[in-house]
Amino acid sequence: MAGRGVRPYFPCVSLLQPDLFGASVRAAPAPPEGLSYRADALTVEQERNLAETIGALPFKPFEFQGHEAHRQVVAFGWRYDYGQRAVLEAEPIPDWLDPVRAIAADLSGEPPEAFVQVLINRYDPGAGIGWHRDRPQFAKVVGVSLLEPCAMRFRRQIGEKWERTSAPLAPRSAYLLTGPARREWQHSIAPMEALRYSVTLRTFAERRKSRSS
Ligand SMILES: O=C(O)CCC(=O)C(=O)O
Repeated sequence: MAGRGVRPYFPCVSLLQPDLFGASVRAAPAPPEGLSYRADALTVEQERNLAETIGALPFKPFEFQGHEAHRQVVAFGWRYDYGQRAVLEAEPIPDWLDPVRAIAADLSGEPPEAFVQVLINRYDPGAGIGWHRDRPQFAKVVGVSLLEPCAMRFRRQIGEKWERTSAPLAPRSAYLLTGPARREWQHSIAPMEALRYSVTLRTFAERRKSRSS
């Protein structure tokens, strides 16, 4: 069971809504099922402290198939290595991330220790993240946003067409991806105009849990 104050993203919005004059107009498509969102998950002070600590981390450009992205990352607990196509051990998750793990636990209904992987993304101006689904070695995904707002874009292929939608991510908010939002939809973030950090936390998929115990 997810914690208090968690809500799915506008699950009941009809695609056809009457406008002021009674005519039907097409509303923005509803965000994907399985996406939950909490505004103000962090206090302003927590955000300030986290941003200060995160700002001093040894970020490295995200590498994919020999290519260095504009986005920079630091991983704790475990990390997925695209070169080796394997989940590898990383530095232990530091205590200062406890409040963020607590948010992930509250949002997802999992214990904080279940979030064994943390990836911190640093988006300088011009950096975004391309279309992807998170690796299948991981199950639930929680993301906490710092400093700048952005939109998380979603798409999934239906036959030959792409169904698309998006969800705003405010600073200090948290989102949870499970179900179709996690498995069926890809997500991406357009290049940022100002610095944004995200702290993303993941649980292991059942298969992986049994191999690592
Ligand atoms: O910055 C975000 O909130 C999205 C991060 C993301 O998609 C990822 O780390 O795979």
